[in-house]
Amino acid sequence: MKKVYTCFCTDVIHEGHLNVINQAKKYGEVIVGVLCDYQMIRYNRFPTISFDERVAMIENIEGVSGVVVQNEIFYDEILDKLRPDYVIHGDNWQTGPEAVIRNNVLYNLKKYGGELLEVPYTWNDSIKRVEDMSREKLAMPEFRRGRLHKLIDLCNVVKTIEVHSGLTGLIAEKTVVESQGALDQFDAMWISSLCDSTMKGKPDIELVDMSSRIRTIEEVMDVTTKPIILDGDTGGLIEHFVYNVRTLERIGVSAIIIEDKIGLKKNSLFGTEVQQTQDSMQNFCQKIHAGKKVQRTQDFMIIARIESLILEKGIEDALKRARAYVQAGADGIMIHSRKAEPDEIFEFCDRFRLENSKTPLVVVPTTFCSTYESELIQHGINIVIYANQLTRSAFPTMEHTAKMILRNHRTEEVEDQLTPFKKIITLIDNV
Ligand code: SPV
Ligand code: MG
Repeated sequence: MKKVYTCFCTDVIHEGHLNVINQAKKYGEVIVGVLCDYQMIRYNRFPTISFDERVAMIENIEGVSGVVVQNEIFYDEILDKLRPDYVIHGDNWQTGPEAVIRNNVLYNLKKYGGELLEVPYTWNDSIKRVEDMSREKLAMPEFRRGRLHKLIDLCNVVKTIEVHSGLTGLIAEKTVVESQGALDQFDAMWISSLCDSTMKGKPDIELVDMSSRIRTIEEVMDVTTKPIILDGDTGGLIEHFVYNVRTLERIGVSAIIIEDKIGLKKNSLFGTEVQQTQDSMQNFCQKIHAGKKVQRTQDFMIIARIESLILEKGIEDALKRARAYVQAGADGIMIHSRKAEPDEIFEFCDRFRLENSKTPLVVVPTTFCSTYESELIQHGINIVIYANQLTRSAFPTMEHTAKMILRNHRTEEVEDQLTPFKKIITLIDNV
């Protein structure tokens, strides 16, 4: 009997999948690959059920003869092992980022004379409803909140991008690219104090209050499912911080990062050019401890951000504080620097990792922008935050457009640089 192989990267089965199985049955015995958790994430399909549950779900489909794990998004390994006569897939992968996977399958089938079968992609209201329900589950506070912990466990590095609105949230949520022969996407979103303030035309000095910050978070949450890390500035007074922890945890934020500064906070990228005061280790530890004491779930994370390198107090001071903050209950350490090279960040991380292999490390490589994610991983860093790039990329374009209209007294001269609204709204979901 001939062998037909297909791979499912889903945690719900709908009539589209059943159609693939029914078509496959006509050609031989059907083997289904279940994509592993890590690859589901890279594919922008964060699993809502465990790998074992996905295997059981697929084993129960009538007509499936065997289930195997597929560990890679590309088919080299699995096809080499199984050598099926056919691979079957919906024809929706002929365009878009998934086309690289299709090419990879064709390349591997050719090696031994296998054949690709493509069935017309099934899409209707009932399938949309099933897919929407799965997505809505991901957006629920209890699910979204715990997702950051899972990502830290499953990913080499959690890629986090700054968002400040529903639209930028949708960009973080939906952008998937083919890169170096693989698919990639962002794992989490950063609500930056700098960008949230700047978008409101205000300075980054804790002037935009928590109610307003929460409104930004809600806007983003309304249209996305990915976990949110909030830039919580200094965390404010301990007496206020504890209330904010409760609110943020309840609405589904995964983590707040608070920095060890007091007084009128200024943005760290100004470094010692402006007056900035570091908090005492004792007071900051009390703040962390107070926050940890009031949270209700195991999911919510309070990450301590150390400003010693920004304020030129040295690595010893940063390490001493890191130890104390972890002791006080911090779920992670963010180490910040405004140097153009990552050397001091790497030295800190290497030394921290010698004494602590577990506590997640977070970095914001705004100034050391030539550093690759692979280098961060080598130094034990778990979360990378691209903290302001969407705001910085939008600004020059908007300013240029404004100037062009003023200069030309009409818009024709910039039209070819403007995205048609029809394209922008493809990001927006219809409920
Ligand atoms: C922010 O994005 O607001 C930050 C990171 O706090 S930084 O601007 O680099 O200080
Ligand atoms: Mg900030």
